[in-house]
Amino acid sequence: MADSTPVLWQMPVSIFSEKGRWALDYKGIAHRRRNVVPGVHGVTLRLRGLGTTVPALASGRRRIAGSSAIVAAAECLRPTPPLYPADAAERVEALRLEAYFDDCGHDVRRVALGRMLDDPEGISELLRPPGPRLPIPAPARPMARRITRRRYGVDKAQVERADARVAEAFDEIERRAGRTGYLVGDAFSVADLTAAALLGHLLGPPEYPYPMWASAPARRLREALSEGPGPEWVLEMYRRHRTRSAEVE
Ligand SMILES: N[C@@H](CCC(=O)N[C@@H](CS)C(=O)NCC(=O)O)C(=O)O
Repeated sequence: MADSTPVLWQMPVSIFSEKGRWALDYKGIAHRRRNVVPGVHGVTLRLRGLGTTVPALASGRRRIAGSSAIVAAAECLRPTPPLYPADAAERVEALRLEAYFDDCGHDVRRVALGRMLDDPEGISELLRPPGPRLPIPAPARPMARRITRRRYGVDKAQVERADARVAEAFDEIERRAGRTGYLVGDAFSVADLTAAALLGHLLGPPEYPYPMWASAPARRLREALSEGPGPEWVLEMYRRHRTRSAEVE
């Protein structure tokens, strides 16, 4: 009989993969994980009808590309515990915040890449990420660096804008979570999961399921950002809600 276990295509250190993974883990949806190799990920995914970016989920005949679509599919497959609030107005607000933090995710990546691409130790770590990888010989590294900068829009002006947007995102969390500890209503929802999964990349929570960046620029960034109500809230969401992995071998 064909194996019906869903397969999550991902990269271990990828902010949007962490969002999709967290949703599956939170719902206790048993799944397998396949790591794509950065650089050839587009071909790997396209060949399987999974779009061009991670995360993507193959479940039976369904091909679900993108973290928001994975959260929606997980909610449909396993409604409990819910990630979408039952109250209609709260649900609209939670989905609006999901879109807002998704958008911030691109700035989160710029903030991290901006520091790492400017530092020799950071560059070597980026070219040797945890998980499978293409060996990039030293002479090809400047080119890999240029491609990464272009792909993710990492230049001085964009990194400065990204720093400001990430600071705003932490302020938004502080303003919203003050009352109940959650961004919408009084329970964990897709808004909290998205904000914590994406911003957590800058903070390296101990519950993150894979080894995180450990080079000096990544550590410095973490130290610079780890204090304040916004970052503390992100770490608290990981402590309270980053449930055990539902991955099966
Ligand atoms: N909106 C997409 C964004 C996905 C995304 O940007 N994924 C990155 C990794 S965090 C990726 O696959 N990058 C490779 C590429 O852009 O070619 C989602 O929510 O899944």
